[in-house]
Amino acid sequence: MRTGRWLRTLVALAAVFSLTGALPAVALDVTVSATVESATPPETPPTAVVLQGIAYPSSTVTILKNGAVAVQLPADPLAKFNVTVGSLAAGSYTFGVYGTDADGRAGPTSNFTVTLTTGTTVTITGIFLGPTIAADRTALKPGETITLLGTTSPSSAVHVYVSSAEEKQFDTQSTTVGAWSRQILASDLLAGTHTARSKAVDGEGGISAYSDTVTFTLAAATPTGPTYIRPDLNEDGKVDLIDFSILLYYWGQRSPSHPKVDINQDSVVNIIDFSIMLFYWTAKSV
Ligand SMILES: [Ca+2]
Ligand SMILES: [Ca+2]
Repeated sequence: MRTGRWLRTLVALAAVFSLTGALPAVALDVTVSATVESATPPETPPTAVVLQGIAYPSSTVTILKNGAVAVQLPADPLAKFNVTVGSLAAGSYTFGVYGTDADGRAGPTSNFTVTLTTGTTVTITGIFLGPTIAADRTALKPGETITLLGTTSPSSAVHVYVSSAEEKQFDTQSTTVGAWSRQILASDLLAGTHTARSKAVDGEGGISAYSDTVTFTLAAATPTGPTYIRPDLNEDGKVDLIDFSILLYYWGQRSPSHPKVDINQDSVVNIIDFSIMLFYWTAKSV
């Protein structure tokens, strides 16, 4: 098609030359045919895809073409990248883009499906990759803290979403090199398995894709039963003759096998334990 149009242009130009006398009329056909044989055809516009967006500062950006690595290049210190994938044939492609941050953590892949016709360049702008994410532990106990962290665009708001039966949002801010972290107290979460992911909002209001998810568990608080005072040796809620008889049974023993009978924990069952028991005599212990 394009070559055909170009040929017609040559013919027209040759005709103009012949009319103005620059070229003899007889030479018209010869000139045209000779030119077609020898000239370089006009350059066909490239068939390409341009991907532009935000990854992580000074990270490595990987472009996948139909699942295979096509290009890897660095993002700049402000996390921006601009990559052209050229020399493509017409057709439909899926391009994946992901970043690997300075700590070697790979972020989520953003995918784009593009249908190209020959000589067309498709430019995809505004890509904002989801943050990288990691957790400092996979299991959490009541009273402990988990730290979620990763990298995103610099100086951006970072929203962290932690989901189990309910979803909770925790906010933080990335540094000038894109690092973010957020500590979360176990007391702010329900017991069970949680998934966490994040996304960033940069200074221009751009919203990133979600990060990948990390999973962690929060153990349920240990149920606390009734607490019995130490002299209530049989744990029936009273300090009475039964406890006294147990004390007598172990009287004089060192490191007695009964866990409670050495009331003051000095490794011997003696008058001191008995006096403590007397102090609590008939006390209700629950
Ligand atoms: Ca008792
Ligand atoms: Ca004792």
